[in-house]
Amino acid sequence: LTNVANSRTFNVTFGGAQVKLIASDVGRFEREAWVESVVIAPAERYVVDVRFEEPGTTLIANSIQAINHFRGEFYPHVDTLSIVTVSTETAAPDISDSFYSLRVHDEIAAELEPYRPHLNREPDYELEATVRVQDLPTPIVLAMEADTLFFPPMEWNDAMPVMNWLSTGDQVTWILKDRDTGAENNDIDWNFKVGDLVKIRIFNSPDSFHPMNHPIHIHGQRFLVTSMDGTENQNLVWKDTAIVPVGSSMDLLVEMSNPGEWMLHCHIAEHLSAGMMFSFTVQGQ
Ligand SMILES: [Cu+2]
Repeated sequence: LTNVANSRTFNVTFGGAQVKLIASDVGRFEREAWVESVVIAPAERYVVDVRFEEPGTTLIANSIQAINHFRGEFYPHVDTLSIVTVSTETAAPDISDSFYSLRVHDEIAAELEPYRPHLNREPDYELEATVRVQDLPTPIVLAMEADTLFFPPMEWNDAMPVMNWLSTGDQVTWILKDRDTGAENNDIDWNFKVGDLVKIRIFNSPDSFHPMNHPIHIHGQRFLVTSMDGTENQNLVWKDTAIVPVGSSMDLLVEMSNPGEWMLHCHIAEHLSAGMMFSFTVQGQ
């Protein structure tokens, strides 16, 4: 599964079929797991095995709890992504035995061993995600504030087209702010060496004018999501994109393995083009 949408996070469901989560952006999970659905933000990738047991038609769908921002009410919403037709013929060869066993990858656990001492240490850098608006007409400010009376940690139903229609990049700046230096977006100046392991904490401030979730994407390097809101991640996987819900704090351990000048940015296209990015350098050995 690859999410190539410009702003929408999906909750992908496979009808009644059984779904096994195998891998994400840059490799396999330590352990395979049964899942009900796959939450996938723009630029994220997941690999799943799905077994369709019953002949007939099954929907692959985006199954979400949408929200009415004005009333603060959630309501179920389903968009069909594709239709799977399963014939009455039995699949050959029969691989159900291997499907129904969840593999534990000792080789992945072994590969992660050198990184484990770094998983729980304090961050080297802290970023805050926020937004600033300027020169917006008052009725639009009021409408956007009302829209934010009730905001979910994840923006399941996509308010972006409305937001974009109401504003331009001149009026809205999406910001990644270095909490240590106060530098924002392109003024952030980070320099690393090949082999550096860098712990980055990203806090998505719920106190901004219009908080939204942000899928943070790093070019050229891989990272582990080591914890979310202080809860350790018990099933690690190498990634290059991870979503920070509103109000959440996410810790990444980034392995600087690839020399050059690289971007760190939000992968919501509108946020990226409204400022939410910077570049960092990795010096070769
Ligand atoms: Cu964003």
